[in-house]
Amino acid sequence: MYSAAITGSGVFTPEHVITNDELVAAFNAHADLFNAENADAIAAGDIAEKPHSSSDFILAASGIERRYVLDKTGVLDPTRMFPSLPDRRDDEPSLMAEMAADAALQALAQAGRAADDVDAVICAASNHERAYPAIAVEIQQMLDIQGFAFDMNVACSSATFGIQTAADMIRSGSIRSALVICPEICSAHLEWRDRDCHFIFGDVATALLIERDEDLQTPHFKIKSTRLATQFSNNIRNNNGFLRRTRDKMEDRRDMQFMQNGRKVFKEVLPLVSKHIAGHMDDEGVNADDLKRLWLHQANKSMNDYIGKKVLGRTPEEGEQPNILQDYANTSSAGSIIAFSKYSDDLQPGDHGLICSFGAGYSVGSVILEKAE
Ligand code: CO8
Repeated sequence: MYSAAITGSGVFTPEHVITNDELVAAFNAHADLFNAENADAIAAGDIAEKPHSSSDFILAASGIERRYVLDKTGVLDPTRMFPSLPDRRDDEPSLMAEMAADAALQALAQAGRAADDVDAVICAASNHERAYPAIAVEIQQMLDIQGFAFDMNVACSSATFGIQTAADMIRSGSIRSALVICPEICSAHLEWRDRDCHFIFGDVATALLIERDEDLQTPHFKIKSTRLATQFSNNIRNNNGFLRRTRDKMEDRRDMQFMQNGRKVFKEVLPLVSKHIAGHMDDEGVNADDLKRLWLHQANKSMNDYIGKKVLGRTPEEGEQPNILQDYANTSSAGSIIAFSKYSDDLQPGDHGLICSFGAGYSVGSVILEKAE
């Protein structure tokens, strides 16, 4: 058995930013249009009036201040309310592959590696832009990587499930290295016309290079241990899929976009995640005092405050549990990896940190890391 280590990371950030105020102005204009168009039905009590959203609510409920998206003009058009992403020909790079390749090249550069040094590509994401061929195989071809590639989807936990999958292949000796890439196109699957969730998501791509630890002579993060768990729940769900055309009444159906029961998710996922991390640390003999950093899934600030306090047994100090959700919003599987990529350089050899993701499924994944030279 070999060991695996993270040697490089990269983040692709789209150019367009939407602040809460911009988002709320567009939503409220859309709500006014909707209410005017449906005035008679609303007056008759057949449909409910669409209430206004508020920046204050968004910040207080989630901690989110802004989000990056691939296209803001479509999202902010009150008569449209979803991104405009022009169709691409089959011989052009797909959107996800393009974002992924950018992040992957950053990860390779940070590790001082080239395409030749990579044996496998895993594209681990919540939303895949097409059924097949796998986006991962397209990324592999774009970067001129040999070996094999495949897609996987465990919603918000895709990154940690991808890390364990890559680490297991490295541990067993079937590969020496893999890129685990999370291109998240959440803006395309978010229902921007629903005030309960319109503020939640943003777009981004992250990449990690994972290599055989025994091959390394440069600073890296040794993957000490990984642990995954799932428990079925309908509280975060999207019914879009390959049976779509077989369903009736397909025109603009709400359940073909992201849906969630946010309160239930909040209440059910917190104990699940806290217990999962505590069990993982216990079994590996890692104490709270050993952890220098928590890189948590970036869905909600209160959730992270709660988990950080549970894991460390005290309120985390400034910098111990960095959040990026105020700038990026929830970027599904990419969130904890953005936090890792931006807030890991200062760790010293021997320092431990923990990546944890959680979300739809339900799914939860934790990765214990140790900085090494
Ligand atoms: N403006 C003003 N008021 C609002 C708004 C708004 N935008 N939205 C809701 N309200 C109102 C509600 O109507 C409610 O009013 P009332 O009390 O009169 O009924 C009141 O504010 C409180 O609403 P909530 O109880 O819903 O508010 P919460 O405090 O619970 O906050 C959150 C809502 C932020 C959604 C919170 O519940 C939360 O963060 N939950 C956890 C979410 C989470 O972690 N989800 C994980 C999903 S991510 C994942 O797994 C990946 C999925 C795949 C990606 C898909 C990409 C699109």
